[in-house]
Amino acid sequence: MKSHWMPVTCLLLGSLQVLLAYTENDFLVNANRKELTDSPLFEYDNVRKPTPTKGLLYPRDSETREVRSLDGMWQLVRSDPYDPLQGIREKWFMDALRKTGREIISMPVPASYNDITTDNLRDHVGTVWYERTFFVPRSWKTMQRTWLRFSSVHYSAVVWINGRNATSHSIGHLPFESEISGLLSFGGDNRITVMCDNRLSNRTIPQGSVYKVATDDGTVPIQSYTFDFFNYAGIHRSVHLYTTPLLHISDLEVTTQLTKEGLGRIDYRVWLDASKEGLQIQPIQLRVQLRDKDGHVAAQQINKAVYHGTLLVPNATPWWPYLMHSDPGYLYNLQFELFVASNEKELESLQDTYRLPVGIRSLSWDNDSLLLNGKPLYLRGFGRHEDSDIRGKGLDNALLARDFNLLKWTGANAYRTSHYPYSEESMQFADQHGIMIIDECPAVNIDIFEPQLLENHMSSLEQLIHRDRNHPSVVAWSVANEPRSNKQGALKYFEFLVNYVREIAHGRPLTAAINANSSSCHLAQFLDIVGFNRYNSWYQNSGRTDMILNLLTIEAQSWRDRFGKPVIQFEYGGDTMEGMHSLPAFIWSEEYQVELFSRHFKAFDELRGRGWFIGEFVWNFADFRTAQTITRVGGNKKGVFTRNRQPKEVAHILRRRYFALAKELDMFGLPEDLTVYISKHIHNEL
Ligand code: BDP
Repeated sequence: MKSHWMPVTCLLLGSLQVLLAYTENDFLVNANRKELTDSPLFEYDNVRKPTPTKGLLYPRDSETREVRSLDGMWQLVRSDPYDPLQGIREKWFMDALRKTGREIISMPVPASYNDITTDNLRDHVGTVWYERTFFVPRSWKTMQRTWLRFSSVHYSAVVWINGRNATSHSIGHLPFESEISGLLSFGGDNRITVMCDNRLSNRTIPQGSVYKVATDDGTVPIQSYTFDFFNYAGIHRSVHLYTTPLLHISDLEVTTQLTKEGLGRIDYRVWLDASKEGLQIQPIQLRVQLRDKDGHVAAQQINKAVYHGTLLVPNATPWWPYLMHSDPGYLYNLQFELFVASNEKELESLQDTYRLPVGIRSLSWDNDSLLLNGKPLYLRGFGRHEDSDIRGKGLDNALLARDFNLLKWTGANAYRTSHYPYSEESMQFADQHGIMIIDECPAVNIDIFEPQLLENHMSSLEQLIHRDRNHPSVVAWSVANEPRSNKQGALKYFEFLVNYVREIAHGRPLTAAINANSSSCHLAQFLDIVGFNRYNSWYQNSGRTDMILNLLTIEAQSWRDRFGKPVIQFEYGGDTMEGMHSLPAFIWSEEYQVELFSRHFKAFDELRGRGWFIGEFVWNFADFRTAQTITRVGGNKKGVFTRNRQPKEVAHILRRRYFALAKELDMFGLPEDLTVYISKHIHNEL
């Protein structure tokens, strides 16, 4: 495989495309969603597949690279909701935002902007502008390139450095970057300006609409969407500056396998990128070294002018999920070093180093099971949200650490990134702790199927897979959550989508969380694992926990009979007000949640015995914020934990089940505090 040389990309083109998307028509045609739901059936022959994303390695320090964070307090100005493009026309990016004369709001990055202030910024529709200044040392000017990388801005962003366009991006929860060497003042102060737009349309992923309503204060734009979580917006994850040499390692791809005899195999590919000056530099060799946790070299390879290869690792320490092995989440460090010809003849010098954590494991699947290192998996976990008080969807390391402690406390071994890609830091955490991930793209509740939506949907999956393909924790890609897959238009749409995703799936099976019925769903036939969401005794037969066992087992069997694939339940649950009690159980009480879960457990055990039911996921890990509706008391309360990450009564019950499964399936010992002493005669045992 040849190395890939990428010229510096044309920054402006991408930005113009995003700007073009911001015509008022694009949003206001969505005013009447109902009319559009009966859209014609489309042909997808002329749909363009996305241009593959390049680069975007997570920024890491090394002997050849520096990383700087631009996180901290930024300044924010909101645009007039009636005129979201005013700042573009008036070129607000050319000078400090305070010169606009508008109110300056201090805004932390990373965070959603919605819950920071005390006014209606929470429900703002349209654009906001962020700004900060930063210093770049003189030493960065020569012999290296400077990159600007956003881990996520929701929903779309246009970025300027010192008044000049740097990059743009749309689709939230995904990283983007751009080289900004030519825009910086080295040894001086620099200004970064970001316009962020939260508006969703029929063609965004996810879909939404903006329409105008008459209020007591005049006509105002309102955003509406059918998905059940608050459309938080802003610079949600970290912003980094990082340097690379003029010729550098720009991208990496690894796949791993483990044989029965314990031989590990790592196949890798490396991409190089060079600036104009970097093209003169002659790469001589690439050294690839696999180091174990103690820093010992477990395998290595030296390549001359070849940028792909295979490392064989005898007696490899495998990557295992939590509670499947006493040392779960084992990661090696895969070190890539690029050497080039140095000035002095025949000597080589180190040009670039990048280190990638790698877990060695095999993943495979058949019509009955999903197997890791040859062992059939039973996934027990949660649907979740990136959501918390004040921060909204902003990355917060304290929350991340707490969530993983709770996941492990419950004995869960998996979660689904419902309903969008989670932070890169959380993916790294999952690798380290052995938590398996069903990695979902942001296509939640899509229901108006058409070619441009499909292009964006494919792009969201391409970006997700490119970002996450090297994580051992990722065991499946979820292509959608609850799409209206019973509609006729879904058939061709998903056939095209899934065929495309298969080309780039990088050794993972495809799944989706479906709420259509098995008899009318047009999506499930294309998947490797059928996932369904069903709220027995909540949205249907509310109050009747005696109507779960039969309905659930009959439904799961119907998915199996129709598609012949492994089946997972991705969502079940019921809203529960913490502290509300009722005997006998009544909906919304803690007792009801316990009873509802317990009945599901019984159904799952019945299904497990049938040989193709491979996972149970609770909805939801924690309570979370939604749009304001009369069915939500301060948000969705289906959490096993409160929004503050404290347990409801059901958490203790779920914990006992998940550990009981670990004991039964993987012979794992139970934690001592799982049961409490009752009396000599009653053993509160599993
Ligand atoms: C499912 C959705 C999820 C919702 C949940 C609920 O996938 O996003 O939050 O229902 O209603 O349909 O609680």
